[in-house]
Amino acid sequence: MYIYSLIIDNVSRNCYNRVSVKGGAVVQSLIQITDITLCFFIKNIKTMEVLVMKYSERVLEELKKNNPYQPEFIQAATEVLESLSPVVDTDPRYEKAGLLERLVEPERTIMFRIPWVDDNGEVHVNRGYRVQFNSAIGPYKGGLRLHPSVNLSIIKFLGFEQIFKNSLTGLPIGGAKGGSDFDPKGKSDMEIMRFCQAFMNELYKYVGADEDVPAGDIGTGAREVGYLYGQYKKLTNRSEGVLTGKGLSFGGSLARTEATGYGLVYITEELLKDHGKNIQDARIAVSGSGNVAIYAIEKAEQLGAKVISCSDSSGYIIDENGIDVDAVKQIKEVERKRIKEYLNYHPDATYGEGSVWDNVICDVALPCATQNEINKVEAQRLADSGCYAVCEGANMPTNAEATEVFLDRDILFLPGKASNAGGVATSALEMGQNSIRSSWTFDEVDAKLKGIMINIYYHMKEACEQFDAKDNFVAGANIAGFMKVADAMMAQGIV
Ligand code: NDP
Ligand code: 2IT
Repeated sequence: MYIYSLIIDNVSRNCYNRVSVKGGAVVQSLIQITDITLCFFIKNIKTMEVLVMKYSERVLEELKKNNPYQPEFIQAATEVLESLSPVVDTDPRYEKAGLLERLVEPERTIMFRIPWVDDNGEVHVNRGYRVQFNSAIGPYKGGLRLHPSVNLSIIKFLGFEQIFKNSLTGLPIGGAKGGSDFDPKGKSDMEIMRFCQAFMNELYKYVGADEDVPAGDIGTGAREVGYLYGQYKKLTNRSEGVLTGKGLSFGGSLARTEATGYGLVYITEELLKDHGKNIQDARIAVSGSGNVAIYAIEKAEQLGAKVISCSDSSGYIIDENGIDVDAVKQIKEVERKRIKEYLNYHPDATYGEGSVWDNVICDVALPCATQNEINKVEAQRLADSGCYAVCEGANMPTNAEATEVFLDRDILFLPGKASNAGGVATSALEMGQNSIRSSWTFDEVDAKLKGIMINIYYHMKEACEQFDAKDNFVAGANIAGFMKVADAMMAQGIV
């Protein structure tokens, strides 16, 4: 097969060479003529291949060609476009409107320099990003990630996922993401402040309460949002809901801090209930020990489940007595130290280096750290050792092969764009409270959050059933998220 394709490649190259030489040699050998005949034949086959490809496949092929160095973005787009095939390849209106071509191209990509000065007076320059992907159903909305791994591919994958996630919430918010390759680890509070101010010195031109509303993500929590907000107000003289996840004293919403983790557990509880299982009986493994992980652990334990793990990028803790969430909060939110410190609180727990997914045994897995943290081998190990549900707290923590394992092995699997949507949904509730210049109680926001998560679950389930993909919530989430955005884009014309 390989040799055959080499021959084809050579023949094609010969052909293109010859075509490009105008008025070349008149005499041609029989071999050359055969060559040319074969070449035209191959070219026709290629044309035919393109013609028989479905609309969604053609858009994906083109996307891969145009974005060769963006693996995470291509990974996210591949999953979505494959899921959408039964919708977009059977209705020619979408192709006529160039809907998918428009959907996969950000409306606007902003990249900029962030110069800042450290405590020793040394100058540093980081790169800032804001990808405003889609505003069909509302102002751009999505977090800001501060992590050294940040690049355009990562921000585009996150922004693309955000379009469908935000649509699933049922609230009027478009999709965006931003961030920087700045590493907050080990920085002093003043360095964090100067960096955030420098970031906003450029970002403020592109954001606003009705335009684009950033929030937190990896490396960006309440402290960073506070500094970003302070600088926005300084530069614009406007007190408005330009960011969510704000402090409670300046427009933040109660329950936003808890929302992503709590929402993840609410939808997991519903999934289990709908499949004859009970969260109280579950032994749950969590990865990460940041915002999402902490509040997922807290809510799961409040509901009576046993959570036995958490982790950071250095290693993981397994505590058979149940993770002590107050200790994790103290280590991560107050002291900003490594998770290994947990052993000082609970010497009976175990600490291991590497990934928790290579070692933990659980009924339910809640990956809450980062993208592609579960690979195929780890997925097989989880399935072999009795795990029956995986609900993503992070964005795309399960890689494509691992997702396939879960779906093939009938593991209940909720994709992040559905199961972690509680964070952005509560951000939208914060925007609402800012608009009416009022605030709701913790219980009011929490009840709305729970209602939104349960709605997402049944909305996804309905899409699964409609498209003959029972319990394939990857397809269900992508299709359900897409429909609203597609309707809005069709109604608004070619823009
Ligand atoms: P935090 O910064 O609060 O915590 C991130 C956690 O993940 C930390 O424990 C961190 O460990 C770990 N982690 C980060 N990067 C890596 C890596 N490359 N390898 C291994 N571990 C890593 O972030 P959040 O909890 O807010 O976000 C976690 C995930 O949830 C992300 O995928 C984010 O996009 C997603 N998410 C967040 C929402 C929110 O509201 N915050 C909403 C929806 C999704 P360490 O400290 O060692 O880096
Ligand atoms: O990935 C996400 O949904 C978030 N980081 C939250 C975004 C938001 O605007 O609250």
